[in-house]
Amino acid sequence: MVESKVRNKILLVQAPPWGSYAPPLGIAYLVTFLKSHGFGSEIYDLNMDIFLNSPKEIKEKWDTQDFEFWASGKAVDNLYCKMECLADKILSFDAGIVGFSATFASAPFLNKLLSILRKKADDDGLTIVIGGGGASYKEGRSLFKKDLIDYFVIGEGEYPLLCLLKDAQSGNIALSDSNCVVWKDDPVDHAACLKAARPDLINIDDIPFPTFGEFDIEAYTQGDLIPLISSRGCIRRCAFCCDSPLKKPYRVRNPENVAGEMKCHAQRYNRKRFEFCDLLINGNLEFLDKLCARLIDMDLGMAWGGQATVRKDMDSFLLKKIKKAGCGGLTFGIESFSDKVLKLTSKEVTVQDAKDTLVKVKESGMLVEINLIVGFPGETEEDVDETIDFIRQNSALIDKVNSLNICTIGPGMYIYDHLEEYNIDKSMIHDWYAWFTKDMSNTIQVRTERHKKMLSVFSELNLIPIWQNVKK
Ligand code: B12
Ligand code: SF4
Repeated sequence: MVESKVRNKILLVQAPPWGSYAPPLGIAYLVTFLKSHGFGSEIYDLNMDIFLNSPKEIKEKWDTQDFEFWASGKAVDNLYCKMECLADKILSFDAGIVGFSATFASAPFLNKLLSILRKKADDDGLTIVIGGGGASYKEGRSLFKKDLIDYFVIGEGEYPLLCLLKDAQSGNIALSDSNCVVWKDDPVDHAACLKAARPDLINIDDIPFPTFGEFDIEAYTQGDLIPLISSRGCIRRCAFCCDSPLKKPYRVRNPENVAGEMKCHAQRYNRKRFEFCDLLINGNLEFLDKLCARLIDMDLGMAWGGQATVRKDMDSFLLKKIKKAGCGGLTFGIESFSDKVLKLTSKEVTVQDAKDTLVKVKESGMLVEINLIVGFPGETEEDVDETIDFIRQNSALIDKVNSLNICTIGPGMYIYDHLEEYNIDKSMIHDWYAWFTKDMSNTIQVRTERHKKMLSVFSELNLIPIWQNVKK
């Protein structure tokens, strides 16, 4: 049973499926932030607990390609016998609030776990909160059993959770703080939604970087890696993207603060390999220039990489500095090598811009990785051939294809809110993967064929994509 004395203590839980190679940044940020405000907070990386205790054939389900195992509910059948123990473990922390970090793929697993947790906790006032990607949009929230959940936190979780904990401390979860917006998707819902009222006013340098002190950092599979993030949001608004609209406006940290974080982790954990989890690391070139200058000065032999966008103003001088500062490679969301498709996606760049960038990155000595999307509405067979021709002619510029994804359409994306512009009717979207255009020129079959065609070219060139969202 949960005692009232710990009502303002929160347990932050990472729900599966999530990466097993490094600690999850979302709850790592939240725990450090809440502790800095004097609130008792603990971490339970449930995702890792299950991963580490699973046999080899189940461990394979943590491959990012296998998220359907979780999203379809198959994981529940496989892990059902463990659910009771997992619920007991969660309750053993004696926290009055339990916050789960979840994606849409976690919903079936969490629905089962929460029903057991609620039953075991009885009517003791346990507050259950869901945050992370799964809570972002109404359609995603509807996958969760809302009668088992008290709050969904939308977007960045630091300040909404702080409001919740302050109210819990005063013994009254009424969300009186005007820094938070509260609503219900449907008036009959038990679960309320919470969001920071003015994320634009939050100075991200006021949010302390994670210490990872609450994690068993040695348990993760890439023992030499630390994840970090230097910005929130993105400077672009690509029509297929649901990430950029959620974390508005784009904000970047002080470069000194980021370099300090890297130094701190290098000293504490003796790790010098970093993965930037930013949506893009080159949203503010002045920041990037200063960060690199600082890393070069510190001369600690850091190695790092991240995702970037094509920018005409990212010159060879800066790229050489980025390389000198330890960046081994950059992953560019190119999406297509057809100017027509780039325009349709609102990428704000041309094929020539992309090529110029790839040439400069290669010349600087860094590895080039690219992400591509096939089947964007409006794309034709000729556009696919243009992309293929470009890749054949310029394969020397590409070291790796990080992802070759089939275009999906879902909440939060510009396309989803402007379907008519793309010749699609709402009734033609069965799910994020299965949609078609009014003239049937773009259907799931068409996209799958185009994907196959591109994949065979990549196989020939020995550039097999690491990640493809093809439904098995
Ligand atoms: C890096 C990343 C990963 C890495 C994680 C590395 C690591 N060690 O953490 C890896 C590659 C493992 C990963 C995997 C997956 N990912 Co991912 N990932 C991301 C990415 C690019 C950044 C996440 C991040 O670290 N951000 C930095 C931290 C600080 O921010 P945050 O995680 O968003 O956390 C903040 C808020 O969300 C919130 N919050 C988070 N948790 C909680 C919990 C509570 C209680 C509260 C109140 C708030 C809260 O507060 C946090 C601090 O502000 C996001 C894209 C994005 N826009 O965020 C996608 C994203 C989160 N991933 C997503 C998905 C679906 C997955 C996968 C399930 C499948 C897939 N498509 O790859 C897999 C998991 C399967 C598997 N076995 O790994 C989706 C979620 C979509 C959704 N609607 O649910 C996103 C949004 C990308 C997308 N648009 O498709 N991912
Ligand atoms: S550059 Fe990437 S993160 Fe930014 S809007 Fe485009 S797809 Fe989204």
